[in-house]
Amino acid sequence: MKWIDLRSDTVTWPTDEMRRAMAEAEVGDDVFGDDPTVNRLEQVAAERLGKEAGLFVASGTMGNLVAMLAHCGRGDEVILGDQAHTFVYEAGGISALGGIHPHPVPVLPDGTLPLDAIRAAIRPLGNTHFPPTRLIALENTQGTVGGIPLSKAYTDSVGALAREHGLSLHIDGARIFNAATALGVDVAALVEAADSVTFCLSKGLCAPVGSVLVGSREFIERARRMRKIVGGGMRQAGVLAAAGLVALEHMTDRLHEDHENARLLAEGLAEMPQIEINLESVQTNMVFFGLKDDVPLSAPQLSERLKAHNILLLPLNARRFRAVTHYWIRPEDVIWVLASLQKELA
Ligand code: TLP
Repeated sequence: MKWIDLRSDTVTWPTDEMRRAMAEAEVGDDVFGDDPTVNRLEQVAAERLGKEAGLFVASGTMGNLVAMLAHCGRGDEVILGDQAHTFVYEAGGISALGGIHPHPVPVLPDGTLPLDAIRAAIRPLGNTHFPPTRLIALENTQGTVGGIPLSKAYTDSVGALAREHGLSLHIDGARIFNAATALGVDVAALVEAADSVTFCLSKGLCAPVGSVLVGSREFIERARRMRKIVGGGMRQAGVLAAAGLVALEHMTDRLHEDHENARLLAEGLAEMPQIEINLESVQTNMVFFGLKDDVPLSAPQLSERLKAHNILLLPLNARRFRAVTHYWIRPEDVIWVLASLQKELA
């Protein structure tokens, strides 16, 4: 049975080409540095993002964790968005495992952290009361705020602020290729100001597992040790990296299709009197929308009813949803979703 699964782009299955590449992958022991497919993926990823080196990790969460462990020591502080994935959805790993102190600043509706708020959050030097600020972290696209892409100009201005204060800049670029596609900029230029970037192979790019952390050679060597500490040293990981290479080579240029489908969905929703949606915020593959007050169904109830139409839709709370388009969602699926919603809300 085919499900139209809009819960996330993490649900994407590997393509046939990926499955073939996985079956045929040349492998070695990656902890010895011997896996040629992992080595190639790390090199291709680093080149693509304009950095010196890459590190294949099991997940986006692991990429952000080992990046922060490599940037910060115990008691050091990272400034990040109060709705950043690392702050909200990574189980407090940076604090639990690294003793890293998060200093959240508000995320604005356009996905940015106000520069003034970042500046105000940087601790003055030489005062023993404060945890030393080491790192600023951005998220692009900003997943919890519409999936909005952050521009190169904004990223550069945060990078300049970081350098002015001797800090590093990390980007959680789980969906950085969606951001680059939406903005029409080269991905390396977009992350030029960052010292490190994590991006996910297993979201819109369809690989079954994995993310890559990129940065300077020296930084990646420290991160490699941190990956070992958290148990992320994998052995014949080339079977996974092979799918990642297909993802990087063949799946980034088609992301505009997911954005077009998100737009199609959003515009259809905007025509329904029962739905509340801000069309301006729909810029990549995410559509956030809500039920108007007079709709008698709750979001979880509606989500339950949609299962009878073979649709999986994630309620965010009692009234709101997030729908995410991806490779396995076609325009005709979007039309089906809109028709099903119309029926259930009539
Ligand atoms: N996000 C998932 C959920 O955890 C919310 C999703 O469905 O969107 N950074 C960002 C911006 C993310 O959105 C995610 C996953 C991650 C990091 C973590 O990636 P994984 O799931 O590979 O650990």
